[in-house]
Amino acid sequence: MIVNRNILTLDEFTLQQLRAFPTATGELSSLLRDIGLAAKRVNVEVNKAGLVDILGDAGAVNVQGEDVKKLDIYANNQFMGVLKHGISCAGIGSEELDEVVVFDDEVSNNSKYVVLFDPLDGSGNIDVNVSIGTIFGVYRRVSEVGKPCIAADFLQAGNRQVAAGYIVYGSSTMLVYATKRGVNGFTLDPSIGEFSLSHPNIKCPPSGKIYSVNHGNFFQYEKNVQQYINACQKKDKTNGGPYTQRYIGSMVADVHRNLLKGGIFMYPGTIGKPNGKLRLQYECNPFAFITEIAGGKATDGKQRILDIVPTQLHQRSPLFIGSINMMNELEEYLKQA
Ligand code: P6P
Repeated sequence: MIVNRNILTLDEFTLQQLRAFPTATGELSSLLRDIGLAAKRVNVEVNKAGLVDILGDAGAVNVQGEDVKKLDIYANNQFMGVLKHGISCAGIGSEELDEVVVFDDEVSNNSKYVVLFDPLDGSGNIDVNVSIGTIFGVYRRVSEVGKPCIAADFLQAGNRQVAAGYIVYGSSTMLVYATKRGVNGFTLDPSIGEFSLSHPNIKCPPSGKIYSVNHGNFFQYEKNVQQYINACQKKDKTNGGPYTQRYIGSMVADVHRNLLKGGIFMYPGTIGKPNGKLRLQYECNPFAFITEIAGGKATDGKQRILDIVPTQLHQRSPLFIGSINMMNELEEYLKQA
């Protein structure tokens, strides 16, 4: 029997990475496998959410007669659960929870990582079948291993991430994660229930023709941002265009598309919300880490996202992220006083 060894599952891939680093403890590989397991469970619920809604008129009960939990909370509990019961995570910070969760048990206290995540970003899009996603960032804790993790473990600059990734629940379900060694994408193969390596060594094209921004806020952006957006609309064959505007209001889907095809995603500050809408710790930082490792760039309009030292768990930041040549052109506009 010929065994198809071309398909590398997430588990096999992380173990191979481990072989490349004999001194590694395997905790990070184990943590990434835990995240893959939670992602598979969330994927099942996301894919039948529409069904539950159709049947939902019988009250908040799903087809198995279980109480329908809000999917955000369900996803949060899945990721928190696998990380708490794994061997690699001392605690988590989540978009869904006001405070960090310190796992405070012997195994967790001896774990060297903490994880920040948005369990289900863009969940408002579920009932209209638009892709949504999970976003996560992994940090080595700064507190003493052997004791419970502390708040400072979750307020590190994004440049201290050891890994970051996302799951996009779309036409197919993909898990993409980055370490300093590179960015790799795994597509869930329903026939075997495994994430299989489908996009090895992802690189963000240095240029692209896609710009992603909510035009509805245009007159609330600062003038220099408006001028760059106008310039995007004036691109033609003579200056790297024409550009196309793609924005589906689901960050994971928008940034994933631009990462693969080239492009720029912007969520600028506005007059009403100068820090924008997106959260630094578990939306901006993971994508900034991934994009930089893939050769792109990410700033808040003034500084590198990964250099921002957080002061609050849920603080927001403007975000400009994508192909390096497009980001450099944007920065020429932002420099104009
Ligand atoms: P707006 C979804 O709610 C989200 O947090 C991101 O996924 C998405 O990019 C952004 O908000 C869309 O926000 O204000 O353009 O609708």
